[in-house]
Amino acid sequence: MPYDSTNIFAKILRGEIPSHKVLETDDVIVFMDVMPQGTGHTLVVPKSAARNLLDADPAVLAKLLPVVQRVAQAVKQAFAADGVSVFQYNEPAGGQSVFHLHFHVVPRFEGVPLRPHSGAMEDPAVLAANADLVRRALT
Ligand code: DGP
Repeated sequence: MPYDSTNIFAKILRGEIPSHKVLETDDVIVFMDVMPQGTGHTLVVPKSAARNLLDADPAVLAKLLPVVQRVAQAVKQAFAADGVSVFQYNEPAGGQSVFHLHFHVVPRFEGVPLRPHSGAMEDPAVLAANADLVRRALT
C-alpha cells in the first residue's frame, strides 16, 4: 500500500490538528498517545513520509532510534517507572491503525498490565500534565 498523507499523524505533523507535543527536531516529532496503554504512553514519529517499518528509509530509521532511546530514558525518569516497553506495528494484520511510521514508548510498572491498544481516550488534562513531565525529563 502507498503512503496516504491524510492519516492523522500527517495532519499532526502539518499542524492541522493539535497534539500534546513533548519534543520536536528537524527530523522527528514526539507527542503523547491519546489512547494510552499506560501512564505516559508516548509516540515517536519521523517527519518524513513512511507508512511503517516496511517501507521506511534506513537513513530515517538510523536517526529515529536514538530519539526512541532518549524518550524511553525520559519517560522512565518522568514517571519513576520500573521499565519501559517499546513497540511498533506494521499493517492491519500487524496491529497498525495509523499508517505513518511511529514507535510507541510506554513506561511500565511491576504488576501493572498494559491497557488495550487503541482503547479509551485519556482526559486531555491528564495528557497535558504527563506531557509536562516528559518535556521536563527531556531537558
Ligand atoms: P498503531 O497505528 O496501531 O501503532 O497505533 C496508533 C496509536 O495512535 C494508538 O495508540 C492510538 C493513537 N492515536 C490515534 N489517534 C490519535 C490522535 O489523533 N492523536 C494522538 N496523539 N494519538 C492518536
